[in-house]
Amino acid sequence: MVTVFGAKYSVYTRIVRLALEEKGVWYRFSEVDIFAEAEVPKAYFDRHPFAKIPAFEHEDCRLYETGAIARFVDEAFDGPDLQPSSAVDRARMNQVISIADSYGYPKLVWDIFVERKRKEDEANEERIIDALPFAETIVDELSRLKSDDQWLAGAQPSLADCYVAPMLVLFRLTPEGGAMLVENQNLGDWLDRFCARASAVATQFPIEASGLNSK
Ligand SMILES: N[C@@H](CCC(=O)N[C@@H](CS)C(=O)NCC(=O)O)C(=O)O
Repeated sequence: MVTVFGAKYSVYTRIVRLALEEKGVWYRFSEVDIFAEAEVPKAYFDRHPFAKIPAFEHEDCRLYETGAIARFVDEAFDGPDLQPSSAVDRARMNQVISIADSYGYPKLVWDIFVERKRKEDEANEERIIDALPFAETIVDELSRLKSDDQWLAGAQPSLADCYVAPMLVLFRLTPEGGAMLVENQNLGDWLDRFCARASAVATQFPIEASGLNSK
């Protein structure tokens, strides 16, 4: 029995859920709202001492940190491989994951998407403007690395796709992100293709249905 602890709105929770869905592994989803006004339940600190989501449990294997969980899911269960076997493609996958972790999540999600999600007069425009050149570099670079390949790291979907898609889905909801993904058409088309997969449909963010400025 696999249990994922996290939230439906969470980028990192979705990465783990995408990996499980792509592998065809059934899992129980235990909701933890890390941003709720009430304090994070004390018991959750036993699962994740840094109080982030997701956390993961399979039999006596308890994990936190998405990279460790996603690789465990790929290696512990049957189903299509989510890490390429060739050294070059695997290095590309790890490079893309590192770009997503180090630059994509803070800049595209926090500095731009989260700010644009606030009520119009509450968005920190300065923070958005400062992040935009960096965001452009991230999107240009992902587009260049993907090139004409079907997926981000080789001929099959991999953990690189599972990482980048949730971040770009949120970024594309903003006017700035929408424009950048039109400009980088190969990446916009890839995102459409990934979002049509059963794994992506099963794990959609609530905001994809409700729209950016719904509260
Ligand atoms: N390094 C962690 C990052 C996880 C993370 O940042 N999760 C976000 C939600 S998507 C979170 O829990 N944020 C709560 C906070 O920053 O207080 C991982 O790879 O799992």
